[in-house]
Amino acid sequence: MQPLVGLIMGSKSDWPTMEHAATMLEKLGIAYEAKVVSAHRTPDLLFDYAKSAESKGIQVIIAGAGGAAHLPGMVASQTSLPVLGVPVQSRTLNGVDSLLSIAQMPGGVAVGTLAIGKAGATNAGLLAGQILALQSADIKKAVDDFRANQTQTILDNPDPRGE
Ligand code: RP5
Repeated sequence: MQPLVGLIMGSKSDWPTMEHAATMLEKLGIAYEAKVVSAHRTPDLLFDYAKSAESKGIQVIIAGAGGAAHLPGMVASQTSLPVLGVPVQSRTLNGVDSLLSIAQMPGGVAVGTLAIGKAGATNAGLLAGQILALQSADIKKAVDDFRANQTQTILDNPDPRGE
């Protein structure tokens, strides 16, 4: 299947966070490609990836990075595809550095910034699905089903202590 989402991250060490975006995309039945692309260690690859993504059929890019997290912003500078940035929780500053690096874009180049860590990665996958759902009835149904199941599961299990 043609990947619709490009799931990129600055390092292999980001995968334990970014796999939650992958899990959501899989739940929604959305084809994606996953790749390490580093703003600082592989800058030429970053430019090539961002410039060629649209012509390859990618429609949304999810970019996760930690620390001096320049990947989402630099990718957004090279493509008009929507870029969703996931701040990875860093060891030294708990991801506040990543969050501010990704969120504080100058006006005129947009990155949609998600929460730090697992929740942000999960929601990046979900938000990518919601963007793609504008053009796909199948993906819209998958998003709506996911949300309805989530609601029903909570309503069916109101006791916080378990069964
Ligand atoms: C960033 O530096 C990556 O996105 C990662 O979150 C962080 C640390 O990378 P490693 O030193 O673990 O490869 O570029």
